[in-house]
This record gives sequence, C-alpha cells and structure tokens, in this order.
Amino acid sequence: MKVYLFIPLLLTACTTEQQSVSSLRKIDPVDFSHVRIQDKFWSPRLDKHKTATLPVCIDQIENQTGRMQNFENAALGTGAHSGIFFDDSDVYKALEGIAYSLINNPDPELEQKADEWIDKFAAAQQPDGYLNTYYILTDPSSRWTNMDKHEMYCAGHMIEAAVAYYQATGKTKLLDVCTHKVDHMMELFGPEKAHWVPGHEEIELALVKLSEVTGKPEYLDFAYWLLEERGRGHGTTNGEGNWDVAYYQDIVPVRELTDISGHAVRSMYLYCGMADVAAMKNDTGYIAALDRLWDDVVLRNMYITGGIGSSRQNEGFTEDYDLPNLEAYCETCASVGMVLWNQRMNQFTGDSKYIDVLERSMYNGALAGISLDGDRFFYVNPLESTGNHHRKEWYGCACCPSQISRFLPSIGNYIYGISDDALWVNLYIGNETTFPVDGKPVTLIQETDYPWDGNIRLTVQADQPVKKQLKLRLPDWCNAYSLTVNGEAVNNQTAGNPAGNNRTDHKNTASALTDKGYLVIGSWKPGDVIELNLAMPTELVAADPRVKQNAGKRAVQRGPLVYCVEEQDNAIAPDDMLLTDNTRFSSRFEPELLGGITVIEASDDEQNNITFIPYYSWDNRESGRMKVWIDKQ
Ligand code: FUB
Ligand code: ZN
Repeated sequence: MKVYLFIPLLLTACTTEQQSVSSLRKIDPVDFSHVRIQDKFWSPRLDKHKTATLPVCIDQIENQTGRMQNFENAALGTGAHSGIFFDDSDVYKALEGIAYSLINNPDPELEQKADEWIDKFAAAQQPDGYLNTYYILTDPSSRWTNMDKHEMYCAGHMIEAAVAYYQATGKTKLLDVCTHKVDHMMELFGPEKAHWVPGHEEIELALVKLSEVTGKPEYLDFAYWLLEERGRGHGTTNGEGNWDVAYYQDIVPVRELTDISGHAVRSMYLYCGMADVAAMKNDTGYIAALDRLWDDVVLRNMYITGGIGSSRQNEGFTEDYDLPNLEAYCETCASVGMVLWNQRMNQFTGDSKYIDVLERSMYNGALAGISLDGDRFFYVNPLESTGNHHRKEWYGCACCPSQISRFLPSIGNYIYGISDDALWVNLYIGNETTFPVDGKPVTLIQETDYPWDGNIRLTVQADQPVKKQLKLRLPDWCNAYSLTVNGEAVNNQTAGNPAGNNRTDHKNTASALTDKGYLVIGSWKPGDVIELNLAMPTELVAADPRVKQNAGKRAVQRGPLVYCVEEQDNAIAPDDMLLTDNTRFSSRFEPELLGGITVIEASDDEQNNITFIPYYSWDNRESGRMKVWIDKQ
C-alpha cells in the first residue's frame, strides 16, 4: 500500500493506483504568452514582480554586487572576479524573468536594459565560445577541470534566458552566444571525447530547449549523452574536494535510480532533464525511473508545504520520513523545481496527482519564498520559527531571489494543457487565454476567487466546434463538488473524491465522469458556461506516523493552502497551543490583513482560540514565532 506523507485526518484508506507508462508525453502546455491572468490573488503579485522584484534583482546585479562588473571585467580581460563562482547564473535567471515579464508587459526601457546585458555577455565570450566570468577572471587554465564548478550549470541558465528572450522579442543575439558556447562544449565532451558529469544539473533541460528552438538535434543528443554519463565513475572535482556520488546524483546510471539522494535542487533539475529527454527520445526507461523517484520524493520525503530537503548540510535529503520543522531546509528553488518536474510528469500521464503536488509546492513552498511586497526572499523555508528567520533582499548565494524572479511571471504556464483529445484545466486562476486549436483561436475564460473559495466559472469561446473533451482537475484536497454546464448538473458527488489522497484505485471506482482525477466533460459547445464548485472546508491533517517530528501533531489546510500560526495573532504561545477533539474551525476573509487572506479560527469549549494564517504569508509583519504542526490532545 502506498500512503501519502500526510493524510487528511478523516481519511483512512490511503492507496494510490500503480502508475504504468502507457505513452510518452501526451499533453502539451499552453504557454503563458497566451495567458492573461486577471484575478485578486496572482495579479497583485505579478504587478509587484514588475515594480519591486525585478528592480531589486537589477539593482543587486548592477550596483550592490559585482555580478555585472564580472562580465565587464571578463570582456576587458582584466580585473578581479567578485562573489561566488556561479554568480553568472543569477544574472541569467534575472534576465529570464525580465524576458517573461516583457511578454505580458512590454517595456522598451526594460528591454533596452536586457539588450545592454546581452551585449556585455557577448563581449565577455572568449573566441572559442567559452563564457564563465569566474574562470576567465581567476584561472583560465583551470577551466573544465572541476566538474562541481558549475560551468555547465551557468551555461544552462544562459540558454534558458536566451530562449526566453528570443520568445519575448525575436532577438537572437544571446541565442548565438549560447550556440557558440555549446558548440565549444561539444568539441571537448561527448562520445569518443572527454567525459563530463555536471556537478549541478541544469544544462540538460536547457539543451532540450535549445534543440527545440534552433531545430538542431545534436543539442538534444548532447543532453542525452550528459545524462548517460552519470553513475559510471566519471565524476571528479580534480582534487578540490570530494566527489560524493550521492550528493551529485552520480550513484548509478540515471535509469537505475530508485531513491532521491543528495542535493534537492540538483535532483529536481536532473529529473526535469530526464523527462525532457525521455519525451524526445521515447526513453521509457527514464520515465519508469522518474515514476519510482516520484514515489520516493512525494510519499517519503516531502513536507506538507510541497517543500523538499530536510538538511542544511547537503541542502538536501537525509533518510526517509526525516522531516524536521524548525531545521527544515526546503529551499525555495527546490519547491520551484517540484513545480517544473511535476508538470512534466503530468504531461506524460494525464494524472492529476502530479498537479496536486505542483499546486502544493507552488502555493506554499515556493510562494513563501517572496514577501508580499515582492522585494524580500526566503532561501530556507522552515515549518517552524523561533522568531529569528526573516526574508532578505538578497543573499551571497542568490539562487532563490533570481529563481523567484523567473518563476512568478511564468505561472501562466501551469494552468492549461492541450492534447489530441482534450483541453486540460489544471489550475484554477482567473484568466483569459486565447490559443490555437487545430489552427483556429479558442478562448478560455476563468473567473474565480481561488484559492479563497472553490467556485470556478469557465467559458469557452470559439467560432467553430472544438472536438475535444474538457478535463477539469478535481484537486486531491476536495471531497465534495458540483459541476454544471449552462446550469444543468453534470454530476454531483458529495463524498469520496476518486482523485484524492484517499483514492483506492480510481480506474475501478471512478464514475464515468472522472479520469485520473479529472472531471471529464465530453459534450459541450462554444459559449457554454461551465461552473465547478469545489467545497473548501478547513481540514486537519495528520502526518504519516513514520514522521517522528510530527507525532501527536496536526496541521491545518484549506483548499490548496497550508496554514500556520504566528505569535502576533495569538494570545497563546505556539508551543502551548493544543488542538482537541472539541476544536471547531471557522474561516473568514480579511481584506485588510496581509494583502487579503482567509483567516482560520480554531476554538474549543475552554475558549482557547487559535488564529491561523496561510503559510505563504508568514513573516510579513513584526517578527515572532511561527508553527505549522500544532500539538493535538
Ligand atoms: O549551487 C547553485 C545553487 O546554489 C543551488 O541550486 C542552490 O542549492 C545553492 O547551493
Ligand atoms: Zn535557491
């Protein structure tokens, strides 16, 4: 029996269906350039991304740190390198964020800034294509000697930025820099050439993007070769430290992987690269490995927030079910990695369980990574604080701020999917989206106050019949819903979400209207109004009994949001709080609190009131203690 790591309390039989690989990627994303998000939850965040997040990143890169100076020095071939050896990657990630922002918010000044940055990258590139300011400025003779020094990691982020900027503007200058750099790498490494195991994955998924955008299959082949290099004894730091095979995901060939190990972000990027290559190369062995790994991550190593990584020491994993709360690592980048990976898994299978995890990581682990004002960031996202853990404007190692700067403007990517037979609605976010289906425009309009309530109104507009089913995700947290088309009930179900954590084997138990956790509307026509009402009660959640840190505790969840207590809302200190069988919960929307949130109040017969706020919104007021898991009598 497979059990999820945390369990809605009232549910007892917790099994999931056995995953089998039936076909390779069957769902394409509807990319966010078609998606106009218009809602009360995400729109303010996207505004802040433009007015606060990007300006902070730009200021840090240009003025507060030496990141841009490094490129300028490298172009001149003189001067010192400042910062960490992979700082170039933050500049590329911020540029990727700028590119995504430009797609939905054209801004000539910002575009000019991006062009200036790209000119500096191009000027710093060496005649043979090499580009990495750390080695150019410190010791060019040592380049490509230590596989942990992130040369390919930085190249990967440059490629992702280049692809994004090309998609935003049609400009190819940075793409040309990238192909020059990759051609250089391919002269050195590959079959019959030198071995290379990138100490920090990223290049693999980036090469697939580069292959797609340039139409050059050799970049895909190179990504495949790099993946196949792992687990065969080729990794080395060339004497500058130990090459720990578990830490670097180099323990066995990737298709033999069974357990997640080592560094969390590196693992996520590896799995994304494997998924992308598997899709293009029809490698079912990779997908089988990813299925095993997904179970290991989600069932044995994931926090309720969708965060991963319990240890600061390796920024990653320890042993199964070891999920400390105060010392949790849960790096923001790792939660974003979970979003990236789970979307890919869903695209192979059409199983909503991946989007359930994607949504959990997105609304909790990742979203906590940025302040409500958009200008402060968490690197580490613990589930408990003694009051001294706060977001910062930047970090010496600034992977998380730059990660958030590219992730936020891309969230439109995760809302829809399209396959031969269906339009898939994965996330409930107010938006209007027009994209081509069979060459003709189709517009989807979603109106909703999600995640505060579960009422979703969906209209599909098209001038022609659309011969596809509509598939609406039934989230795992939802146990009751109603669905109507033009006011006519399609299906009413008051208990037992066959897609949820409590599902037994939904292939056998699902009604005709559900398929792998999606409500299926087979018969509809343009102009129909589809209304889905997902009941969103407050749920008490228990952890898997093997998680010793949460023994005797409960967490509160409402819809996709995990809640926490903060000291300033409560007369009782978090450590003294006690939930009992008599605790009752009520919720109310507070428009003025923390940007507008639904607050949950817990009370019992002794008038011991406890106020809960969404986890993502913590540490946005005066400092104080915070807790997610509360003692239960
Ligand atoms: O090593 C590059 C990035 O810095 C990693 O992804 C993060 O975990 C941090 O170590
Ligand atoms: Zn990070």
